[in-house]
Amino acid sequence: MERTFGIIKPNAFADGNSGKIISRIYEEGFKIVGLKKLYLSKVEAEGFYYVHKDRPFFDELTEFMSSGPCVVMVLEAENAIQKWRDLMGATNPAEAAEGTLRKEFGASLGENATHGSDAPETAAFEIGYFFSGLELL
Ligand code: RTP
Ligand code: MG
Repeated sequence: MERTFGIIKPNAFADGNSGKIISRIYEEGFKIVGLKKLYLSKVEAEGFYYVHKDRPFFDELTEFMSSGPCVVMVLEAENAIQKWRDLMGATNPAEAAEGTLRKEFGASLGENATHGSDAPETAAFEIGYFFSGLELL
């Protein structure tokens, strides 16, 4: 079993799509090991997306991620990291396949509804950024 980290981003939360996204997560066979609603500050969003700090979209991304509440989650399944990325679909909702979360709930490249870890090392960092061990028992 593998764990990954996911976010229901502020646009999806504000649109009232958190419930539908969580239903899909269960339907696809994930176990939800951790889940909470947060309203990130700009500084907290910057710390989370530190790897992107030199990218041109860093400020836009962290402004958006701190623009409203989101839901952070730890998901468990076999091959959870790839499985969650497959369920999310392509980064740009316009290029995401039919049936993926970003296709259904994404508004734009920035406001693309969900986040998912891209490797075991990033999953470990991202889970630890938001959850303590006790919260994941
Ligand atoms: P994520 O980290 O959110 O799961 O998405 P990802 O791996 O598919 O994409 P990544 O390259 O890690 O980019 C992180 C987030 O930054 C936003 N983005 N904006 N304006 C732009 O050119 C641009 N490019 C990326 C997206 O919201 C992306 O999810
Ligand atoms: Mg990424």
